[in-house]
Amino acid sequence: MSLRDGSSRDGYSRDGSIRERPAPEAASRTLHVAKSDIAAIERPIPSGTNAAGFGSDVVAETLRDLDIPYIALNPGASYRGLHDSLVNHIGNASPQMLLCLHEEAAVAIAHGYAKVTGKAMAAAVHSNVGLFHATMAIFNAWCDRMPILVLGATGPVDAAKRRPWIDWIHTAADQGAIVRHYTKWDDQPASPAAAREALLRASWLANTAPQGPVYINLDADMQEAALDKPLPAIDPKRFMPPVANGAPAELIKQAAAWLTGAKHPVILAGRVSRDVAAWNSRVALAEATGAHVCTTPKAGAAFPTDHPLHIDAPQPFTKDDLTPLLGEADVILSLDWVDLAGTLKPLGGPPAGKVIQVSLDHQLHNGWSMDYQGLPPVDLFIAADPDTVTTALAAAIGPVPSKIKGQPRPLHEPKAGRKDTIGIEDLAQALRGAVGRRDVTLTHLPLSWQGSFWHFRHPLDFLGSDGGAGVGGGPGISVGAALALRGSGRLPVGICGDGDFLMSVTALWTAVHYRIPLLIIVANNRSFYNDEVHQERIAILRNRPVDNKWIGQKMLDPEIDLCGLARAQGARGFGPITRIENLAAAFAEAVAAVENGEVAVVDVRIEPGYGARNASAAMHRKSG
Ligand SMILES: Cc1ncc(C[n+]2csc(CCOP(=O)(O)OP(=O)(O)O)c2C)c(N)n1
Ligand SMILES: [Mg+2]
Repeated sequence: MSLRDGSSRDGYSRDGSIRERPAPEAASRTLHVAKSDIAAIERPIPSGTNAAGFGSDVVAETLRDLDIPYIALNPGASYRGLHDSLVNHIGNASPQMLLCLHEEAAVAIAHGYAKVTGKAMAAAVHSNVGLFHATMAIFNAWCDRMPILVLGATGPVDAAKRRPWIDWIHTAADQGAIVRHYTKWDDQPASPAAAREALLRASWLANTAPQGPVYINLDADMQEAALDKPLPAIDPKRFMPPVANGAPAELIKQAAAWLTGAKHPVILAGRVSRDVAAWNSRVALAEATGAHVCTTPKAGAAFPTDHPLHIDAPQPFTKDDLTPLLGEADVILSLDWVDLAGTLKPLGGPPAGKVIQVSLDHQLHNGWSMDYQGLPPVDLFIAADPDTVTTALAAAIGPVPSKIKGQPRPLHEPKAGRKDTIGIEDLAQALRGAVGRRDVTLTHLPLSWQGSFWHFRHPLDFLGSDGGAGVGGGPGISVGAALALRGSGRLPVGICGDGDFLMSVTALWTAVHYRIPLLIIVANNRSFYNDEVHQERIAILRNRPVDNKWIGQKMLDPEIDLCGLARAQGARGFGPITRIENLAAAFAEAVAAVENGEVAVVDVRIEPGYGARNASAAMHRKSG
């Protein structure tokens, strides 16, 4: 049985593009939670006086004027002024606080929200210590090119105003230095007027392509000091000029000529938006040129994976089908492909065909983080937004007879026959059955996942990876994505490794507390298994016992009660599921719970599988 059996082309029309379609019956009852529900939670009593009187009131008002819907936070005295302003000055609405149990979760939630909406929400963290906790999540968002407005605070910069001990500990001369190398911009404004300007600039920069997190550090004294006089009113929109990221006409003409003249074009569809019109343009461009298209699980869904022109399934490392095609390609079009040089590397030298790179990413490259990857050979560089360029190219090439070739790739099916243990492929198959024809957003996938388990037919079917390969991002990113998907009719499903889940399981409490429906499935192999594979590899290379690979990796004795961790936070826990025949019922119940507005966690005891093994093997291909 395959996903949405019998409807393999259902998500898009004969020509591959998405058309309006009647909502599947199931979807109409899915997750119709009124957006206003969250707003009813944690209502403050009216504060009476409400004129802006303090520096932090200006900060809160600016966030409101910027239409920031939520501010995920963990509290701290360094921003007690702002905290008060958010609650008692603007009434805990726009932005509304989302209390998180860890700063990493606060930022990851904002990350997941941006993955769905393409827009920054805010996260607030306490002085240097909260920022330290937040760093990995900020790094993930940076590598994923996702916008977040991170607000922090410092003890009074004016030492004479510091409380003994604690304010000194929580003051650093240059707090922004903690995150400067993996944020787009940071600032420490010295007055309310400067804070307002900093927030406007931060929001504009974060949301402008190439997007990324920004950090504003608010001086405690600036927040708490009474305002001398009100600031002059401004229209924030005038400080947010849209930045046109289109391509010059002659470059589009050149690229269109190369593509139409190509016999074996290949499109590498990388970091693109969740926009349906842009998705349809990519399909139109591929069909008009007959280009094979490759997508990656590092970025969100970019092309229908069951389209005949889609090469292989999205895979993290191996591209067995892709390399020969890149070798024979006469034109390679990269739409901000993550790691173009690394993808071309298996060719053993620069490709014979012409390379067109469409990307704005070079604007973010710095000397600290090497997430910019290797330097690819490029014959035509188009410094523009990939969506805009795709639409322009499709228009320039115009409607031509479709050059679809090949057959859609079927989904991977587990081998038939009785098995005593559950593999990740069994988990995937049972989940496909349980969700049926619902619109699902896969908010996160584990390392062992194979692209061939699931088809993506809409830009929101899959949101891409955590960006920075920082384990522990999955739960928070899933909560943030689910927050953004509330009321959309989509079922958010995050599938996490047990290591990933355990590192930030307390992100789930925020989802439960704010009534954010979400299904989390734990692909639980009781191990940081990816690293068992690494130890196995090293042992083989050094001729040492492979049987020791589990030491320092397996989470046994005691086994961890994952459902207990879920239930302790008010989520529903299903499992542990140890037998294939029990998967379907557990998933069905969990989906029903989520449709009822709950957070559900299913603990599936999988046998360590081939996903991580393949990935690791691919990483070490060259090392023997
Ligand atoms: C913050 C962080 N710590 C450690 C690692 C190294 N690491 C990469 S994958 C992995 C295992 C993750 O375990 P799990 O989520 O259970 O997935 P599995 O490999 O078992 O499928 C680890 C520890 C990392 N990438 N990030
Ligand atoms: Mg694991």
